[in-house]
This record gives sequence, structure tokens and C-alpha cells, in this order.
Amino acid sequence: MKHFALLALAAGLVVSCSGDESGGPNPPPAPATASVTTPLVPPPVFIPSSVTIRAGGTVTFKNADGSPAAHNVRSLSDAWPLTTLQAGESFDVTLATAGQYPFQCTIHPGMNGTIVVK
Ligand SMILES: [Cu+2]
Repeated sequence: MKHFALLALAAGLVVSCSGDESGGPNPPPAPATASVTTPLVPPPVFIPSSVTIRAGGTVTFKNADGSPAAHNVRSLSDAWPLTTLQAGESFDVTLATAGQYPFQCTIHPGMNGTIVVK
């Protein structure tokens, strides 16, 4: 009887896995990568202001090509060092631990965002 219960559990797992692939009840995993950029013209904002990635994923910050303004990206939780982006520059942040990682540009008050790692 115990053996049967284990088999039933295994069968249930298989069914639930195939359900994922066909858009079943479980949400799809968060993407491994996301991008945050800045506009060519003011107001200075991060686009989008919130991105979601899976643990171990990477977010690329990019100062839009052609924008005359420099920006920086400061992690409010010190998850990465303050990084300045001149026009056209970009940098990657890889985050291994689930959580919320708010960030801001210290050059432009109100230029804020959040990375959600799931
Ligand atoms: Cu800025």
C-alpha cells in the first residue's frame, strides 16, 4: 500500500510537470534575464522601473544610445557597487539570492526601480 502511494505521487508529479508545459495552473518561471534602460529624452527614469528574474539571473542596465545624460545605478542594499553609465554604456548585475533589490540613480532624484529575484 505504501509502495502504491509513492507511485501515485510520482504519477502526480509527471502530470503536474506536463501541465506546466501546456500553460497549466503553475505560473511559468521568472526569466533568466531582463533589461533596464533609460530614455533618450527627459524625464530621467528607469524603463521599466521594476523587473523580475529568477535566482541566478542577470539584469542589464543600459544608458540609451544617444542620450546626453550620465546615469548611475546604486543598490540600496549594497548588492553591487555604485556604477556610473555614460551615454551608450551598460553593465550587468547577476543576483543569486531571491529577494527585492531596490535601486536608484543618485544623479536624478526620483529615478528609482526594483529588481525582484524569484
Ligand atoms: Cu539618472
